[in-house]
Amino acid sequence: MYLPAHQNLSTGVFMASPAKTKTGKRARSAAAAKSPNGASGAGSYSKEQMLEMFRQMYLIRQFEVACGENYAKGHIRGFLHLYIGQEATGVGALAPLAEQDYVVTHYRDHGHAIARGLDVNRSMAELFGRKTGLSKGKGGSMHLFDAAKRFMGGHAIVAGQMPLALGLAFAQKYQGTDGVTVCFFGDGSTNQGIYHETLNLAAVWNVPMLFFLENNGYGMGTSVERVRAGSPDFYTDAEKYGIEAVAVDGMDVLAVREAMEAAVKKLRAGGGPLFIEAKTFRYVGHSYADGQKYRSNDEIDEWRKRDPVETYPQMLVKHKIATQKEIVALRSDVDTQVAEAVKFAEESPQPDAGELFDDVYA
Ligand SMILES: Cc1ncc(C[n+]2csc(CCOP(=O)(O)OP(=O)(O)O)c2C)c(N)n1
Ligand SMILES: [Mg+2]
Repeated sequence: MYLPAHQNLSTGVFMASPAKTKTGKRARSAAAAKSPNGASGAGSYSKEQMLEMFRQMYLIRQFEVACGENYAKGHIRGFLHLYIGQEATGVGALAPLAEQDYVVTHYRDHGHAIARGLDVNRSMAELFGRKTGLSKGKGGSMHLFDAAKRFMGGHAIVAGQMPLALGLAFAQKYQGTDGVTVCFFGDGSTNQGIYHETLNLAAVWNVPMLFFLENNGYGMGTSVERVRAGSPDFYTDAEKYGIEAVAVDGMDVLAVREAMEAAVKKLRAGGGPLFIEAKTFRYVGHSYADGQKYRSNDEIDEWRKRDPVETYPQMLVKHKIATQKEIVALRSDVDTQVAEAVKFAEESPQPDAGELFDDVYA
């Protein structure tokens, strides 16, 4: 069964052509991310696909909650940056990708890894620093990696992943494949010189690279408004380099997916690079240690009203795409999966001391 996806079902969409739309400060409020031009998409998804998007978003949420709990217990150490609130962005962005495509991301990477289909048990074990982890416990939270899935990290240096993604996209073009490279980065990356250098070279080389900006309004404790001159929109940056760009409501998985489907189609046909800015929000601190003194509870509550993990299943039930019973059963399966992942990590062995320098290059 195929269902009309976007026009009626979306919890809100915002796609704009950079030259025509001036969003100004509205873009940073939850309400502004939701609208202004109304729905645009024409995609249609099966019931299975619609439920799968919920399953992934809920899995990411519960995985992250479990990470927080295990960090508090001291089972996970080092830095921990949770993706709570941004689930619709990662799931919608990665849904249209195929096996041959590369994904490169920053340190807030658990959601991307799960949406790309990395093994959940081995991801959790990696966070626990165990031998069974994706990188034998040597990468940790910020460096999830799986070459077999073409998931090339997990990078801790802000914007450091961008030239790496450019190289992968260049290789795809050079080898004549129709693969694309998706590079996720945060709003904080945009004040790094390498961001501009990468945009420029990607345009000069016309590589199949998708710049995917997750604008959650903050780089650590600093709001976009405090460090951004001019418009709070970033997608207009890309236009300066002749790169086509759109903004999309990052709390709306269908809106993100549709923008991404269109972009991937263009990239495969040789029309790269492209740029998508998703307006999103993290409900938790920058890292686990962040008390969020720099913003008000009202602001968080406003975005909470649009929580995709709550609003999306409500929409599925309202439009009779799924029953409440199906949603409850799906949640229960995911809860079990996450509990099993934690158990797998807890019961996995620590790496041997003799392995300390294996696979480590300097
Ligand atoms: C080159 C560099 N400078 C500073 C830092 C410290 N740092 C880590 S995360 C971060 C904020 C980045 O914010 P953003 O790109 O918006 O991503 P978000 O955390 O919001 O997902 C900073 C400044 C770093 N890791 N690398
Ligand atoms: Mg940010």
